[in-house]
Amino acid sequence: MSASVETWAEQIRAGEVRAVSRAITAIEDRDARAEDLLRRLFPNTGKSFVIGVTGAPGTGKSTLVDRLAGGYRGQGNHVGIIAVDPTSPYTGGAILGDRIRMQGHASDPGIFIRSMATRGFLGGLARTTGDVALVLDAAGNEFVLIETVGVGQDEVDIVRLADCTLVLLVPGMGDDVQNMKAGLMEIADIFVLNKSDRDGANRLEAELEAMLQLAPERDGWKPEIVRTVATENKGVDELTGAIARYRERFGKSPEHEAREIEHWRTRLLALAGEAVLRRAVSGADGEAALNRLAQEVASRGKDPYAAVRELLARADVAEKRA
Ligand SMILES: Nc1nc2c(ncn2[C@@H]2O[C@H](COP(=O)(O)OP(=O)(O)OP(=O)(O)O)[C@@H](O)[C@H]2O)c(=O)[nH]1
Ligand SMILES: [Mg+2]
Repeated sequence: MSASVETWAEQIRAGEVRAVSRAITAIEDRDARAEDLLRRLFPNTGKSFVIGVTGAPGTGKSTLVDRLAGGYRGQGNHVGIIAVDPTSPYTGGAILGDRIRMQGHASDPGIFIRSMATRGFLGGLARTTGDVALVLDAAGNEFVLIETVGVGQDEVDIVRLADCTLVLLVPGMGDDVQNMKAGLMEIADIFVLNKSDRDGANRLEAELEAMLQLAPERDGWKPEIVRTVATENKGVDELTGAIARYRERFGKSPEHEAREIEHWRTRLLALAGEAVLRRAVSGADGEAALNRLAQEVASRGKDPYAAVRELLARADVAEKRA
């Protein structure tokens, strides 16, 4: 079996679309082979530049990602795109919508596009997305673009994976700078004023400028503001220019290294928590033990801390068996 996983890894390193696609499915399905695969691929990662694209629903993220991908592709790069759909109930439409809008690249093997549904992932979405990004990285994509709707903590966590984060704002739509989520403001490395063909672009830029004057600079970087009209491919060159400047400034800097380490701290904690949980409650007997303990705690037959100790003891036993 491990020989076949190595073959699979080889195919991914060679950028074979089917192998990449199967790997992503394995990650999403929590297939037991995914861990083995990721361990084999990890030494081949760390090469791609990951760009997070976030903003309120409908701000033009997919359209912009599509144009950015086209731009990078035009320079001869390979591009991987992960579109993390907003949580239900309207995911169906979003998946379809993304596929349709990005169809321009459907026949280009140099651009890999994957929509990921958020179904059923409780807090694990950032991990899954992170693992998918590793696969796209190992597959030789110079750029990985991650689209997410910037609404919740989950999305903010996803964006933290990125080397550079674009926050999209549009004139009107009620998301004035004052109303913008503080979290979104803090994660922006570059602000993109999309739909700047609409009224109010000047006002939005002025408001944003005013706010940035007050905000403390992060590591001496004041987020650039770039205006785009994604539908008309306007401002996209300026945007790739701003991204390149950001990369030039932070690519190999100590700040970037610190960010990477912080990122892996968070991720290792999450992975460790998940591994312990899996060991504690995996399998039918694990489920049964969890149910029994929950009943005992509910009926005050046991206190929750004693129950947790029992669960952790189960994890310990599973670890020794592994
Ligand atoms: N006028 C104008 N419309 C745009 C622009 N960019 C995108 N749109 C339109 O805005 C709508 C939403 O665009 P999407 O790219 O799907 O936006 P999104 O942020 O990916 O949307 P969700 O993924 O659903 O959150 C589409 O009808 C686009 O054609 C722009 O620069 N100007
Ligand atoms: Mg979209």
